[in-house]
Amino acid sequence: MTELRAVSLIGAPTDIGAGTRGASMGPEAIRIANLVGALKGQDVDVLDRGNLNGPFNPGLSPINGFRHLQEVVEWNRTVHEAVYAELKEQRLPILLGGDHCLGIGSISAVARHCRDVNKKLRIIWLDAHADFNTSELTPSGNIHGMPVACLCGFGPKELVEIGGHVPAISPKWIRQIGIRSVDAGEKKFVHDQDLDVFDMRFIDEMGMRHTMELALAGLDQNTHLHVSFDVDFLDPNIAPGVGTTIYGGPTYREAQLCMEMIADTGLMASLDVMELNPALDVRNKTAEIAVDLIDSLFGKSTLMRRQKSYVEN
Ligand SMILES: [Mn+2]
Repeated sequence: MTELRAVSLIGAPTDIGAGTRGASMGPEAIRIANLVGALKGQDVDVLDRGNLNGPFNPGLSPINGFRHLQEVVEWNRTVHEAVYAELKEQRLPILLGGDHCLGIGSISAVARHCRDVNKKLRIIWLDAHADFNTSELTPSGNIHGMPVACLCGFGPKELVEIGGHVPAISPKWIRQIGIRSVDAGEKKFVHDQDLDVFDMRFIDEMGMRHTMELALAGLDQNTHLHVSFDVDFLDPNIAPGVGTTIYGGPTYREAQLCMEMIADTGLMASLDVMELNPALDVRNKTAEIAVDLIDSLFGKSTLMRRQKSYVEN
């Protein structure tokens, strides 16, 4: 691929859907870790669109099983429009979160774009959690635990309908990687909806390489590949700067291989980088690791290599 890739950064500085505050500072920490410089080093045409605006976090308790529902809806509508506008201009949006509730706005925009241009959609969801809760199942009411369910049509009307098509996506389009913390009721729901989950037990037994071969199987040149990267995917030893750390995540090398294998497909067309929490980080090291991994998602590798293709032509 020789064409210059066009990328737009969109900051969404909010922690409106999270239980722990601080992800609202995520976009600035990623900028300080020099994401723009890293991408420019790979001949990417990168524009930083700055930050979106939305309601501040009032710090209220959940009402009817949802915390800050109205604010979450507003933020997601704004994110949806911003991501959709970049895709329409044939630019690859990188959403800098912000907490993972914003995946609703972002991925519903990607799905809308795929309907417009008649592309298939595959979503790689890198996360410690399945994010497949509903207000009946969630113990906390925090909407950052619900985006996958909302996108699949299970959630409050205002969120499920963002993007104008219900459901926004099919569970069949998702591959979840790195999962190691699922609430009791959520477990059954994940199973009922037949989500394709590669949990840590699977990665332990089969290795990251085989996991990614399966997760990326069946792509073709007409597939739009979206990556939703929750930084809590990573083991907290390397990435302490998140609000919901869970031990036993991918190591640095495993995470690199995961990103490099996604890059090898040449199909990634949108990316969310979510849940980075600088208030819990140590000297911005989690932001630096995130930038390093994003660099790999865009094809940085140790040596020149012939592209191994997982894509059917
Ligand atoms: Mn998440």
